[in-house]
This record gives sequence, C-alpha cells and structure tokens, in this order.
Amino acid sequence: APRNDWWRGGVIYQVYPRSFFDSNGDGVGDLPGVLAKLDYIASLNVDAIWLSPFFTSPMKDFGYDVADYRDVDPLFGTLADFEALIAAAHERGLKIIIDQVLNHSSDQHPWFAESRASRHNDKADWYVWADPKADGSVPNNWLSVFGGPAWTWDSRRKQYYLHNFLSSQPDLNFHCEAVQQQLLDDMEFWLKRGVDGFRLDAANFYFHDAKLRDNPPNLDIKEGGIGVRADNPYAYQRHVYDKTQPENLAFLRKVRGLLNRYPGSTTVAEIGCDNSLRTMAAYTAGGNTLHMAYSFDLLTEQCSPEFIHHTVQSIEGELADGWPCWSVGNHDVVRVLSRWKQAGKPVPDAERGRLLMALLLSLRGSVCLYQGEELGLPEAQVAFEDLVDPYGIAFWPEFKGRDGCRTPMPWQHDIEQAGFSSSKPWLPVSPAQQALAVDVQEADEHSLLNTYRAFLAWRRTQPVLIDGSIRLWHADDSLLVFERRVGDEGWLCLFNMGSDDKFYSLPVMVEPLEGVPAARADFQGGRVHLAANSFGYARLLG
Ligand code: TEU
Repeated sequence: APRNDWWRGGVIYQVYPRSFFDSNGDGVGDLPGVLAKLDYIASLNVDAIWLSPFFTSPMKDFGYDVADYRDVDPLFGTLADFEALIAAAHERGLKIIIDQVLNHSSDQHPWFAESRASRHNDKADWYVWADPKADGSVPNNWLSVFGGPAWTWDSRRKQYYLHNFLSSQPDLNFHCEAVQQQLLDDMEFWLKRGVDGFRLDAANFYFHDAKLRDNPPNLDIKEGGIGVRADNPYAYQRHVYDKTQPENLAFLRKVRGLLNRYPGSTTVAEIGCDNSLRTMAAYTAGGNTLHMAYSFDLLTEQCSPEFIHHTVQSIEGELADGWPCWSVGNHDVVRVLSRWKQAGKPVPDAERGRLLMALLLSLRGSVCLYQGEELGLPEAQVAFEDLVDPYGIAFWPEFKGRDGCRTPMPWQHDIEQAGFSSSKPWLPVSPAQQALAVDVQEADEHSLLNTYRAFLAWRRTQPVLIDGSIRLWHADDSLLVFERRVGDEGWLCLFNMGSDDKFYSLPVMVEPLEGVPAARADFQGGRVHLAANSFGYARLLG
C-alpha cells in the first residue's frame, strides 16, 4: 500500500520548466516538454518532481512573480497541459510538488492594482504600505535581497510598499486575515487538481514586524555564506524584523490543517535566514506545521567534511521530531561541482559527482536533486550580454547571478541547442554541458547518469537510509564518517572528500556491505582504505 509519508526519506527531482524541454519551439521549456521527458525522470528512480513556477507571470523573476495563482502562463501551456502532466506522472508512480510563491505576488496581479489604487478599498491592506519618514525617506532600513531598499514609492497612494525581493514583487501582507485565507484557497485549488504537495518559496519571509522596526547591524558575518559579498549590504544586517516573525507558525499550522484534508500531500519549505537550522526545526516539529524544510547550509561555498559534520550535528540536535530535506543545488546557486571545488589535484567531475551523490543520499532526511545534477553539469559560463537574471545584472561582476545554473538541459550532444529546443533558447546552451548530454551518458553504463539510476534504485530498498537514525562519528579535513541505524541494523558510511588516499582505523568489527552501486572502499581487517573521492558502507557487527 502506498505510504502517506512517502516524502520521508524520499527523493524530489527539481524541474526548472523554462530550461527542461521546449515542446513548441519558442525557446522556452514548457509543461508539455516535461510530459515528453517524464519517462526520463521516472528512469532516475526518484519519488517526486518539484516544478518551479509555471503560473501566469510577467516573468520579471522568471515566474517567481505570480500574477494569477490559479492559472498556467501561456508560455508554459494550459491548465489542461498541467492536468495531463499530473495524470501521466501518477501513472508512473511519480508525485508532483508545485512551487507556491506566497510571500509576494507580481505587481501585475489584479490584487496589487486594486491595493495601490487608493487607501480605502477592499484590498487596501493586502500589501505592506507605509508612510514615508518626515523627510520623505523610506520607512526603515530594510533591504531587498536583490539589492537596494526593500521599499518603493508609489505615487498614487503616496506611500511606500514593501518588497523583500524585486520592486515588481510586492510583499503580501500576512497580518491581514483575508490574505491568508485567499492564499489557502488558492493552494486548495491545486490540491483538488491532484498535486501531492508544495514547495513553499521563501517561507520564513511571510510576516514582517508590524512595528516596522529597523534591523540591527550584523557584526558576525559568515564568510562564504549565501549573499555574503563586500558589495552586498544585505549581509551586513541581521534580518530579525523583515522576516522570520513568530506569527508565521500560526499561519503554517493553517497550511498543515489544509494539507491534512488531502492525505499523502506534503510541504517542503525554503528557509533562508541566519539561524536557518533552528527555524527549520521549529517549523517542522510537532507534526502540526510543515512536513519538511530545507536550509541553505549545503547551498553555500562551504563543503569541508567538518562543516557538513557540524551542520548535520546541529540540525540533529535541534530537530526533535522535525524532518530535514537536503540539497546541494537549485536554480539559485552555482552548480555544485563548480561551487564545491576540491583543493589539491583536480579530479574528474564524474568521480566527484558520484561521491557527492552518495553523501547527499546517505544523510538522514529527504533530498532535492536539481535537474542536471545527475549529469554532473558544471556551472555554465554566461557572458554579461546574455544575462537575464536581474539579481546577476545588479551585482555583476562580483556576483554573476543565477543564469549559469539555469541554462537548458542538454539532451543530445551532436545537434543544435542540445536537443532542448528547435530555436534559440532564452539562455544559451553551454558547450561544456552539452558534452555531458543525456544521450552520451545513456550509452555509457558507467556514466554518472547511470550511476544515479542504479544508486537511487538501490537506496529506495534500504530502510537504513530511508528511515534510520544518524550519528556522526568522525570528520577531518578529508574524511566524513557517520552511522545510520534502524533497530539491529547499523551501517558505517564513509566518504573521502579529499584528493589523496585515506586510511581509517575501524574502532569496531564491521562487515563490508556488498552490492552498493559505485562504492569503492576497501575494507582490510581493522582498517579501511578510501581512494580520493571514494565512499563505502559497512555493517556494524555486535
Ligand atoms: O529564493 C529565496 C531567496 O532568494 C532567499 O531565501 C535568499 O537566498 C536568502 O534570504 C539570502 O539571505 C526564492 C526562489 O528560490 C528564487 O528563485 C526567487 O527569486 C525568490 O525566492 C523570490 O521569489
């Protein structure tokens, strides 16, 4: 019988529809394109697909600016296309999770048009409006994640409105009950159409401090953190008032109440803030708020075994009965093989890719894989003239934006546009990525793609990895060792992330685990030999 908690320990494949497959030759991927490639996704042996936004949108933030929460943008297809996709996915045993961008709408949403029209109308308080200071300046020091103040002046209302992201993405006012109810109704619209859950965009941003207090300065800047750059003032504030307010828990409980009426549905929230592990724990514990949350910790530059050890240790310490979801890549960050560059000797990306695959899929929790990770794609080099991401354009050249991880999926190595589209795509195909196209890797039984397929097929039959507890054993500058356990069955999982051979003395008796795809550890009595970028598992005896 299908488990309602299929999402626990499940693997979610993130599709960025604009760049997956273009079925109608307009240069932009679409929902019929996802349908056309559904057998490919099913062949990966993942449990679910997370679709980045395909809703009606002026595309200022490529769909993360929604102008109608209940319809499909013509660029991506129709509601009927979406329904066909859901049906076909379910036939293949794949769940569909859709992105809900509730924190803000597009400034083209009719709600915003009404809200900005006057201070006295039904939607007057649906967005966050505030009077200027006496000198006409912005109400407080809050900043937009994408640069500049988080406030934009509206000459009609003669007030400022809040936008944590682009000025074309006004924040909805969650302090207004009617807004909450409307968004819950819009979510239910999709549940009724059979979606299996939601990825909640920027889920800790929903509420702002009603008193609009200034954020304090940040005196403890974490180098290598997301957005930490000398030219980005956002990192130099502590974001205690513009997001992550206590009121959010009550709203998330309403979301859970709605989902509880649709058994088998789930939520995975994106939590980006200074204390994201603690927030993840608070938002997923107790079974009455979110099902899962993912943090940004593994989406940063930091990738040492010590860092991963420390991150997992802290979340395990905080989590209680909450549930983590891990990812090392998405449509917002540099692709992992380019971001987690290895010190020392360069190694083939496919070898590094195998190690990161096994590591990510051995942690306790669910996992989001980003399209192309299974191919070991490096970050695409996109020239300034070709950039379309406003975030990248604003901070070039210190920060090159998010286009390099959003270029078209390479399906074929020897045809124009890598088989993604019959015309010029919205972002250029990367030649380095095209060399790793799906057709090349399908023809090679040892390719990273085929390793993913085999590993995921094996993993889904291993209760230790799906349900087991985790205990950290050891981390140094190259080696990470932890234990996973269900009942009497305990495994030691070892990863050599360094570029040199490594020996590890086993403090206990073990028996090497056979038949693990791509595992290469060599157990020699009381110690184990791990070549650079290799991993292995052993059963703990006694
Ligand atoms: O990203 C949210 C986001 O950018 C923040 O969480 C940010 O990284 C962090 O707060 C930095 O401190 C989501 C989407 O994934 C992204 O594509 C959208 O552009 C954004 O929301 C706005 O909808």
